[in-house]
Amino acid sequence: MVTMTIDGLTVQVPEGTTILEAAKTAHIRIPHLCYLKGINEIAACRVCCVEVEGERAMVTACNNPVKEGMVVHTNSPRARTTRRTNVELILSQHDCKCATCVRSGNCQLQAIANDLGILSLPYESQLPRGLRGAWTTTFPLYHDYNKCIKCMRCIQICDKVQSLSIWDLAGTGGRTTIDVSDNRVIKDSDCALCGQCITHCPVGGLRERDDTQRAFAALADPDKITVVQVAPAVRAAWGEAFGLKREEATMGRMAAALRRLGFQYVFDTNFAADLTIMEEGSEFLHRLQAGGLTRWPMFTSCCPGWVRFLKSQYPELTHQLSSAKSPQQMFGSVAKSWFAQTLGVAPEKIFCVSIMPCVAKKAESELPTMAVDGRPDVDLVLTTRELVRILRADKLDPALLPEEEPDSPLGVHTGAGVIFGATGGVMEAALRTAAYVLTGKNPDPDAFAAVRTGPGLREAAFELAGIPVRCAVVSGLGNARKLIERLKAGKVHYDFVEVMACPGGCVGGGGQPISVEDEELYGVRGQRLYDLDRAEPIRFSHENPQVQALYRDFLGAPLSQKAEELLHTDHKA
Ligand code: HC0
Ligand code: SF4
Repeated sequence: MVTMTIDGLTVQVPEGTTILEAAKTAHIRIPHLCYLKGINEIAACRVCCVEVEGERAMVTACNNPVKEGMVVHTNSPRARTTRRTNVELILSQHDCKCATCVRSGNCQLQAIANDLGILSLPYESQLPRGLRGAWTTTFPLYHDYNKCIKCMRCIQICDKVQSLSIWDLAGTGGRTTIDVSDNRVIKDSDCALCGQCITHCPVGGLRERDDTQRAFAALADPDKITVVQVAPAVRAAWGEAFGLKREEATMGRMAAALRRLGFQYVFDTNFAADLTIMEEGSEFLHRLQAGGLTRWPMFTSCCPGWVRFLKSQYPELTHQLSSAKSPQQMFGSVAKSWFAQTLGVAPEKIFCVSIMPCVAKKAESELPTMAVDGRPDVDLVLTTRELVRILRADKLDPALLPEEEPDSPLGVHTGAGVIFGATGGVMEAALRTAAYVLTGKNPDPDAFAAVRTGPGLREAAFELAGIPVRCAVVSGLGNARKLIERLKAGKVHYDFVEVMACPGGCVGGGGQPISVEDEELYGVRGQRLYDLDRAEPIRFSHENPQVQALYRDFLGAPLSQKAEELLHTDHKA
């Protein structure tokens, strides 16, 4: 242990602790912008400078370890002046138009500038000039050079956690900026669109393409029947942006809010998650019983970030993906066929909107393979953050809304559908139904809980009616790469692998609300989904009464010709 003093308080911390972390133990908060524990500890912003007695230069607190007897001042006149000057310098190279910034009210730079009472800038504003072309406005991810503060968090999260290295430093000196690596343009890069760079950006330097006005246009169109689906993980996080307590941020209030916005039918992606289990589970059992899975596993296909990653990094393995479309796409396909038929309207009349925790879902919905007869399954995808924005635009306060039921049939779901939003959930839901199909009776719904928790890469083996099933569950693309390299080297053997691009699964998705405190919230959000599952009266996808009705009245059986046409794809686009 090391004993030192911070602002007159004696602190004892383990050797190697940084000044910043040591200060936290004494409840002293040292402001910072670029620091992300374990990921970005490079003191790029220099906002965390403190004064250390005996040192001539100011010392950055985020990357300097404490020393025995060290005396630190975070609020000495010199520390205060240095902090203020460094924030002013950052602001001089930042487009400070907060009123038109997507992160206003949720921005770490704005918060620090406000806290420090910076009301005017002593330095001339110098925004970046002469950058390569304008950023494409059609790609689902948007980078704003004028907002970027060069903190390097995006570079590091993409390198260290997602193993993709999409971002890099470009330019030199005062013209240094962050850009797509290797002089590529973003649409030609290998960007998986996981959106982790967005959720780890402290300012408005990165955001999703804003599609909120397209949603309002559709809602105003009298020729369209608007249908909305809400992804599993959205319900675990949307309330954070409104400061709602967990028991207030219910799906009942979400349904009420969506109806106030004008959506005619409020449905649930969870219905389609149950449907996915029927299709993907049947495909898996078919492959397993046919003995086709000896070395290579079947990969889940519901995460478009993962599918994009596989296609760009390991194209030779694309055929290992399940042919099942994702729940988002299955939902749209069923909404424009069975549901349109039920209403007695042409499929073109239905305008299908998805609320997703995800940026990659925008791109997935635009793929030519995610369409039937040239008609896209899903017309518009909004992230959870965009949902929050349209609710705010209409001055809707969810806390004051009543609880309302979603509509039937596509709003009916089971607990197995809910857990799709957390890492391991797709696997667990599939195993529950596979066990039923193979043995003829339901297992304990928690029999496969082993796939829920643990590191980002975990494995479990089960026996279903005497058939051994080797499973792996991965979240985070860096972990996915490790798993694939082990598979390719023949070091591991699995039958079924679930991959989610975002750490923790969709609950940690790149379209979710952003914590200004840099908290990683996927753990608590995932727990919320497991709690919802436990509270559901039905916890098996095959018992969803409306999924049963869909097969009875329309599709016939899983993997029927009609199901293949509407719910499966070859992933060739
Ligand atoms: Fe997910 Fe999904 S669980 S990918 O993370 O499978 O986005 O929440 O909607 O489609 O259901 C995201 C979340 C979904 C899909 C589902 C799957
Ligand atoms: Fe999107 Fe979920 Fe995949 Fe992240 S894990 S890219 S949120 S589908």
